[in-house]
Amino acid sequence: MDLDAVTKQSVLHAKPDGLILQYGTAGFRTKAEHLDHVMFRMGLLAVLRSKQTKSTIGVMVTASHNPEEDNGVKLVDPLGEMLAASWEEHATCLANAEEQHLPRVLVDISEKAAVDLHQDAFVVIGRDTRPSSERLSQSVIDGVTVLGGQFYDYGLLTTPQLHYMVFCRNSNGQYGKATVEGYYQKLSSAFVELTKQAFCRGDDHRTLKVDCANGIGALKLAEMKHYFSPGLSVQLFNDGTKGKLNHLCGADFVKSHQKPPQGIEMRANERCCSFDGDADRIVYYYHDADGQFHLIDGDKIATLISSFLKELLLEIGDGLSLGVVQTAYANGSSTRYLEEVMKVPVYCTKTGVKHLHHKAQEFDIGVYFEANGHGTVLFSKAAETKIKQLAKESEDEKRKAAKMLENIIDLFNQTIGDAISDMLVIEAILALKGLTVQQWDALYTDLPNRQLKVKVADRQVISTTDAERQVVKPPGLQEAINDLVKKYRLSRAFVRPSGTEDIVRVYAEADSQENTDSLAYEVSLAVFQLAGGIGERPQRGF
Ligand code: NG1
Ligand code: ZN
Repeated sequence: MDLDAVTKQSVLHAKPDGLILQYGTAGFRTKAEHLDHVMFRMGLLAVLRSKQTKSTIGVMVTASHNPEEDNGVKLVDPLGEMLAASWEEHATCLANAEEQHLPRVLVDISEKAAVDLHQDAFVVIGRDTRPSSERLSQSVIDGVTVLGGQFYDYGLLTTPQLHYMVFCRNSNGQYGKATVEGYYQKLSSAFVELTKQAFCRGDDHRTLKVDCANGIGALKLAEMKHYFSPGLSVQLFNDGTKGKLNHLCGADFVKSHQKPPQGIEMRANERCCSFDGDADRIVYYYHDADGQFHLIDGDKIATLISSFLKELLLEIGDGLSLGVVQTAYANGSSTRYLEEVMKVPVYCTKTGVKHLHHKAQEFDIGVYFEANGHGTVLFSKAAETKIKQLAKESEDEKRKAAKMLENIIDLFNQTIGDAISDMLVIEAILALKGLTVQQWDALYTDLPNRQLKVKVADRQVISTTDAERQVVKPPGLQEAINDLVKKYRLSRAFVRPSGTEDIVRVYAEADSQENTDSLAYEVSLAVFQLAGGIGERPQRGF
């Protein structure tokens, strides 16, 4: 390591005094103007991680569904997964080191993690469409270069595409070709193959309206559209030509406000979906004939997908295990439906896809989705081998089911939730099953729910257990929540500090929207009073 060169370069990417940032559930995320030093340092860290793992590492510059003025960065590990937990700590140390301590912290990390400094390093970089992203990704490149790492800059990519590239490169192309064309071809050929039978029936499931949140998803879908089979035509809205990124549109807006995005023309019973700003989340929705809005969130997506997978698994009859992983934000009705009607085992983990991802890896086939629409399906190596074998060998019906599963494996991004790949799987299932969006929606009825935010002086005063469903600290808060929950029917509520914003999140559900809103308000007030609320007191009424 040429530490003198690092020191010299680092001055050009100086850390603002007193700024402390944490590598949270989605890497670093804050106002773009505070991130230049973090980007440079993540370039440095990516080189060390690459040397240590002797693999290609990814760096993605994005703040996902956050406002356009924000930005963020996360590292992608060799198999396309999120950065390992011990390296999140290194990332936080490095990002917060004062200028004069930077060389020492780099040496510390190299020693602690037993990095072989003679090893070559290779880093791939991607970015979203934010105005600040190009400059910030240049700072990442500066960091990579000063430590002697090689790099390839993919430029504009969705987050899942960068994860895909990393995995392709580290699997010697076995997972796919590490180019955008490779990604398009892999997904679209699986989609065309899977839907062959459905689309030759000529049904009416063909048009899908997509709100692209004025983000990267629009550019990539526009490139990819002509690869789809003639059976599916997608119409893009909020494609970034006019509106602002994530502003009054996108998956996060639709999910949290429970209303349609601006900038999309919806006709009654038409199937629509929204991506978020970096295209790793998707939610569906429609207006019924009475003009009522219906949201189909990550929970209902997981339900549709797992019921289809379960049918195929019964067909091949090979005892492969199927499990669904959710977080505490999953609607109570979805959990009940999965467990009691579908008889599928359901597990709850902490918020943040890395937790869901790890749990899902315990099954032959692990379906994981956050309620906000971030998720995918993972197939174990053993399951994949078995399915491929059956697709070649066994008798007719079995073989048909195995072939479908084979295409589904290719269609799902195995590294992380991917709005494009999830969309194609959903469209394929709806077409194959001949389901309308209303029939899908009618699988179960969501309990009314509400999410609120409370500002507190220090959100770390709250700590939780039981996959964030119970508060352990501050004392008295869980008891207060329990008492409030008891007042309502079918009710549930929990609070947790956000990993991406400086707030505490409150979630409530109950038998009616009115009761849900009361419960959410009362729990917010308890947080405000018992956990050091600041600013305006929570107000009743939304
Ligand atoms: P936080 O801010 O920790 O709640 C949010 C989402 C997560 C995840 C991350 C990363 C909710 C309630 N939380 O985390 O699910 O998507 O952002 O983007 O939706
Ligand atoms: Zn995202």
